Amino acid sequence: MPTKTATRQQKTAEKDAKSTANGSPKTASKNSAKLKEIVTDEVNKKEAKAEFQTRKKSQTSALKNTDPELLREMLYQMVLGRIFEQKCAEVYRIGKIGGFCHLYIGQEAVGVGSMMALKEGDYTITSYRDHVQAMVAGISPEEVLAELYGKAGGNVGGKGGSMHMFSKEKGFFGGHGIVGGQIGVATGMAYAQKYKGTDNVTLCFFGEAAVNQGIFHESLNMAQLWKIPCIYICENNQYGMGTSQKRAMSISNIASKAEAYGMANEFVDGMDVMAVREATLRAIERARKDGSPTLLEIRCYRYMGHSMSDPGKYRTTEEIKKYQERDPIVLFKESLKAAKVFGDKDFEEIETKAKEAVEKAVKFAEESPFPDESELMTDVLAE
Ligand SMILES: Cc1ncc(C[n+]2csc(CCOP(=O)(O)OP(=O)(O)O)c2C)c(N)n1
Ligand SMILES: [Mg+2]
Repeated sequence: MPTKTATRQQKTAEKDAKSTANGSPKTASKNSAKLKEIVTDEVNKKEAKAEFQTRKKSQTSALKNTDPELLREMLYQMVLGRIFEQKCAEVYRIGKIGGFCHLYIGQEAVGVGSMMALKEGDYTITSYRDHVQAMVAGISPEEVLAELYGKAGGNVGGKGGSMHMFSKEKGFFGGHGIVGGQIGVATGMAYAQKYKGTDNVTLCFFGEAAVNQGIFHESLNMAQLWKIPCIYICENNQYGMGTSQKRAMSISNIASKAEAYGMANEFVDGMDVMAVREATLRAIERARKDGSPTLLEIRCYRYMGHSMSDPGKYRTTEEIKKYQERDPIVLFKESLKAAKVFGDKDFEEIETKAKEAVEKAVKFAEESPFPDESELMTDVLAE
């Protein structure tokens, strides 16, 4: 049944949702004026700063009950993801990476906060925006970057590229290019976990645009009916390829869509890694107990374009800056400092370690050969 954790962020989201859902044309035009104001008005930056302080307070108290070594690893993974992808953007621009390349910059708290709540034997599956999740699952930065370079040392031998990281051994089942396609696969994976009598769970990530696909609704219905231990994580970064969610979805309160299937659901602030962790732990507990699935709507924001080829003309730099005021890595560091868990020296160490890992990955990708010609027809399925 629905969980009730009405944080301030959730209330804001509900207000947000109400402003676009169920709206008469009159309220809709009032809302679009308000939206314009939100995007352009300086006041909103102040609101973002105030929200940052509120989150900092709640995050600081949440830190006290968590193992510092785990917190260190969480921060490391977020910093590694950020630096790694900044490097991806850099090398993409000079032609080292070809094809699609979707970056996760700004969304790190979602993948790290949720995946680091998993245990051995749990599964993860995601969309094409998959580099950071792949690394959190344990695929090395070298393998991920070499895959982006299309090199033989890449995660899948240089044949998948950016969108298709995969490791059965690490419980990471891709990297999927079809919007929403992974939702059905995840439901099957979680069904298998239950069928085999394990208490393992599956985390399934997808964007908010995938929620408009039929597979989302079919999967949620079946998962709730059959008690399939799948945790559906909608990473609501508020945009599809170039369309605002507000222009494409009649009800923008995504968490509430689970109510149609009687499924537990929560709205979570995706800029707050501890809030993501705690909501995921609650969902995991339900799933391990009797297979009950959950829908988490994790509201976040991507700083970069949809992919590296996106000119980003559909939003303003003011809007991007507003979200950067609430940056998940800055917030986490400030909370860790306020809670006296770590200080500047620890942050420097973590950053140096991440930079070294990325440099090592670049060297590996550069030096790795392209796949041999004899590989041309292997691992290829054509029917
Ligand atoms: C079935 C299908 N339709 C359209 C596309 C083209 N497409 C690729 S990404 C994308 C937008 C998806 O946005 P969202 O689900 O919000 O994920 P995000 O990219 O924001 O992470 C679209 C329409 C596709 N890959 N698959
Ligand atoms: Mg999106």
